[in-house]
Amino acid sequence: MTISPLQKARYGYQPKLPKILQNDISNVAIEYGKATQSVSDQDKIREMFPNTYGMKEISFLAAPSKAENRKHIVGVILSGGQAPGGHNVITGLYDALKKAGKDNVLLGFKGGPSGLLEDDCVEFTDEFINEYRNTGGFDIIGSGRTKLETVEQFKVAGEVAKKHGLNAIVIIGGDDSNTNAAVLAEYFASNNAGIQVIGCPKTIDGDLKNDVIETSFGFDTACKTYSELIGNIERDAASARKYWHFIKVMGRSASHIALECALECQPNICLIGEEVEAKKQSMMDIVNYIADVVTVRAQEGCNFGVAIIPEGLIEFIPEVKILISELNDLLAQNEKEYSLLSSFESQTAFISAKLSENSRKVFASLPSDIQKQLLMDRDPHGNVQVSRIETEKLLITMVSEELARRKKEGKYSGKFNALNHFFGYEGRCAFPSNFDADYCYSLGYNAFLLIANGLTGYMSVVTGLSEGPANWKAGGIPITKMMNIERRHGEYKPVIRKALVELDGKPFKYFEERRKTWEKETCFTFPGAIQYYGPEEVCDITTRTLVLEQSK
Ligand code: FBP
Repeated sequence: MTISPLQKARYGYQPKLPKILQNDISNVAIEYGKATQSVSDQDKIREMFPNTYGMKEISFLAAPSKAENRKHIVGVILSGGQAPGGHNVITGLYDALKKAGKDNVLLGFKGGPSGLLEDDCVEFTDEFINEYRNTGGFDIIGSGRTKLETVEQFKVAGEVAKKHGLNAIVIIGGDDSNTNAAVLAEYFASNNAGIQVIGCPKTIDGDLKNDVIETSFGFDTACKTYSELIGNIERDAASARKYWHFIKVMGRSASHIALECALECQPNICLIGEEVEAKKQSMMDIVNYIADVVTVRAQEGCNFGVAIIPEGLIEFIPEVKILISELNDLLAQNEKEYSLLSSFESQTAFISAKLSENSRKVFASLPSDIQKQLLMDRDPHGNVQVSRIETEKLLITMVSEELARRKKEGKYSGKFNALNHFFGYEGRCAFPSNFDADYCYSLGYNAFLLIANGLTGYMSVVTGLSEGPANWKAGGIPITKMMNIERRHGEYKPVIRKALVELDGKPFKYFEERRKTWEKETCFTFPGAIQYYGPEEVCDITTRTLVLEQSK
């Protein structure tokens, strides 16, 4: 295998650990905090998780550990979409395991949760794992989106775990994958299986966070990668002065990525899905807003600009949100009948007949490409695959039509040449920034301490992230604390609640106060490429979102 010079150099990077985790493992003890409650639907969640509900938050402190010294055989799974730093969670977990006892074993289940069900695994060795240190991607064992939810699946998982003598499984994933982790932990606890389950907060989307989890890993690197590209496009736009660039960025639901890229790059427009929903903006309201900005800039002789569009926007537009929720239920409830329809015409006719009157009108008003994209298969968790909906193209078409109408009425005299981009997969497997490399290694290392202390149904947490790694704190929170009941695949299910952009939060407020200026003037900023070597203030900085959220 040919290895790039950067990859070779990154093998040698030693991720920074918080001071508390630098102690000998026998000198790290648990401090119990307060008992927890789920974020809502407490009675229902308590009933569904009788063994793992209401546990206490914990943090680690330097004191003699009460954990019994025993051999550990641990399984690890990468689950859901790729996020930079996943390999470092595994290397951190591996190093902590081996430090505690060289006979300890780490098994990686391949291809996501299905690897556990199919007993497809590999044992990590120094030689194998060293080739993945500080690298991007999930290719060390692969990932997948299989949902663990049936008793049959749990039984198989238990049998596979027993066969290998596993005493713990670490699931590295987003909200849906950690919901899997909580359900599996509860099943093992209720059966006294002696298998602990620990989660690690992953997702580039940044929507797995709360008062304890400050950010999910991968968000930092992905946003920096997109911001580099957006900054480059901004410079091109300002140089050529002839294109409007419509850039969709990932984030299946929340608009955290779009907001962070806006804070980094100061584009002319950045739409925030959560604001669209709060203001009950229709598709036409959004189109008019964009057309207004294009018109004002054209008056200044600026027939160019950059607009950032969050991938999940379409689901926040109230009328489309209702349509999607009706479609989700209809597709789940009529799966068999629907699967027999082969042509797009017969599928739309079948669905339209079952939609409410208003949703039928909204559906009919959309171009056929978008209709097709809305009818595509849901992911295993029942989510619409918004990464495949071309909102950026839809907006370009609708804004062009609106500007043509304005031109006829003498209200617009500029030139509108628009290009579309989608930045998603480009950022999910980048070499982790120093922040993500350190954070992920710490999360994995800390996950072992949770295991060694006999905990299950917990998520590994590392906090104080706007300070340098040495001052970070480590601990765990019960996953059930983050849960509520939501409708998925036409049924009510316990799931981790997504953290959306808070409109009264500091990052959005910062953006809101400046966007009028950014719309009219050209205030682009150019973050450049992620730097791995050099001064701390260039290489070790984290996101603007985290810094603003933690500012006093
Ligand atoms: P996770 O929530 O699993 O981390 O995945 C998030 C994400 O990257 C979204 O931003 C995107 O919509 C989706 O994955 C794409 O999924 P896929 O990889 O299945 O195309």
